[in-house]
Amino acid sequence: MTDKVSNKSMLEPFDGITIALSKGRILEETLPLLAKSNIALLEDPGKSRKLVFPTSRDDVRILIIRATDVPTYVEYGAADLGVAGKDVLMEHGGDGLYEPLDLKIAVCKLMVAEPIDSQRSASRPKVATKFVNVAKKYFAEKGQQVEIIKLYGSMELAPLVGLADCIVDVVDTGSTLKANGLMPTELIASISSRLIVNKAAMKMRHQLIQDVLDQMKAAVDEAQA
Ligand code: PRT
Ligand code: MG
Repeated sequence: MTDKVSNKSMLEPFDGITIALSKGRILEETLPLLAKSNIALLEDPGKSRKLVFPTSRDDVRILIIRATDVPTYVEYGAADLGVAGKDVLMEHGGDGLYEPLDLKIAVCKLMVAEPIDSQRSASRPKVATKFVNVAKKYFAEKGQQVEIIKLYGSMELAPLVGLADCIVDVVDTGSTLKANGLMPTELIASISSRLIVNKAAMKMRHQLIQDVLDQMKAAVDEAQA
């Protein structure tokens, strides 16, 4: 609290690039790609309560925030770059961001799922999801009337307890659905994580950002080869 020196340095303008990541699979799968640009964390965010991390490069720092907040930080320029799932980007919407690179990590599918024994007879089924905008658009385009119920997690529970008829959620192995008596029924989108860039930053610090982009692209190609 009384550490004025470190507080001051945190408030000083940072003239390098700031990259927003989220803990968990995105952080784990992005770090090897950043390594190609010689960007390495000096400290394990899993063992720290800090939110801003210096890296092995003086001109790059990393923010660790909630996955769903990454597009917001990048859109407003609080971070220059970020990594976010396409599911999160679809839900965030808007065109305030560039999305120049598919990192091909954290791959999964955005799906509709329902109970294995479902009859789906409701004329206006209830859909539980945290992807409210995506679900609205998906069912509207199909011409199907639904009632969307916003949840923040554990969507799989909703049909079990009669809160909803089906869910919209991301599915990887499908074992979470199965363990809760659900099965995937409709594919909404194939998902992977994308590198996103603030539009103004892409112009103002073009060289620095383009170099990171090029090196990460090379790392993605190498990982896919
Ligand atoms: O967890 P939190 O609420 O903090 O945020 P988050 O869920 O948005 O973050 P995180 O780290 O869990 O996911 C980040 C991104 O990873 C998502 O936006 C997706 O793009 C991607 N991703 C890839 C996944 C999965 N695979 C995945 N399996 N995100 C979530 N899951 C969930 C799934 O919904 C299920 O509940 O993991 C559980 C296990 O999945 P199965 O199908 O393997 O059983
Ligand atoms: Mg999660």
